Amino acid sequence: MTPALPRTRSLVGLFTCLAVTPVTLADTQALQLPNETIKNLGYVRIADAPSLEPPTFTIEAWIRPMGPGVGGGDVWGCAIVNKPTEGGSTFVLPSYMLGWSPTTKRITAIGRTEDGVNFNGFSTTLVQVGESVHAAMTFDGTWMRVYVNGVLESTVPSPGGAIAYGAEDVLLGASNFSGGKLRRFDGVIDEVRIWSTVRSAAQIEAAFQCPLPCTDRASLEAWYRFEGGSLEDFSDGGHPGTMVGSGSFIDGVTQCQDPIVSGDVDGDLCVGAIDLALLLGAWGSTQSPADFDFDGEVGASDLAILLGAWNG
Ligand SMILES: [Ca+2]
Ligand SMILES: [Ca+2]
Ligand SMILES: [Ca+2]
Repeated sequence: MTPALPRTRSLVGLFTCLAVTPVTLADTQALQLPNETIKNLGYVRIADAPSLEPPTFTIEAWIRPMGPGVGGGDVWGCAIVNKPTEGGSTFVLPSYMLGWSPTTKRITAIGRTEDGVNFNGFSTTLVQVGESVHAAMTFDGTWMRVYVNGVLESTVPSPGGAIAYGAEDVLLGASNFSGGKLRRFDGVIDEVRIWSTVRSAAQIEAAFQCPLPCTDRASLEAWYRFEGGSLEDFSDGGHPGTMVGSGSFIDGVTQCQDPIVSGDVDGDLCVGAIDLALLLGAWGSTQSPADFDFDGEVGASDLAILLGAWNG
């Protein structure tokens, strides 16, 4: 059905009054933390929040180790995504940590219960310096699982009890524990996702290479893509990161082929109000991504496509 044009024109006037900033989810950049020596200690700090303390969770990221890092030479290794106990003087491991050990070359997963007991999972895949992989850990309240490139590699039981959480911030690339256990990761991190649910093996495998479909973001508490040098949280969780020390942004390490979603103008894979505003702002344009039917002009037929694909 083609919407009536007079009403459309009034919407054009309404939406062109709005300042709309297009958002792109093209994967071109990643976070690089050159933690080569004790003198360069870059990491990202994300303020503590209840939504970052889920009883069950999935944590995932793309990584490319570039060196041994600083203070992570044991089997637990350097931190990728970590809710640590910072600064302490006794040996306490994080509430959760997804990491990589420069000693064993394995992806590592750590949990800690309220009884103070740690439990760990390790990948069977060995990840060498310079190699890009997707790493994920899940915890369902009983079992911790470790995935590499979407494949389940380790399933370990917890000792029982809930995950112990405190007021610590979430850190990317660091642990900051005293006694030299800084666990600073030297390498590249991209597509960090923190979920408050357990993603199935099929879900992890289906989504690790590409931007998340609009309809697959429920329970996504934090999402860092690092595009444009941004530490913005692309989920609805509202947890922006802050760079501490030295870090930079380089070409991405994921292997995404951005899918084309008809009706999606701004490239976030969702079809909603921003896309409508952009389409109406481009009304009559002969060169616009809102020309979904490729007839050379943005018009009523494109609007009908957008409204038909609307998913918020
Ligand atoms: Ca990226
Ligand atoms: Ca969109
Ligand atoms: Ca058109």
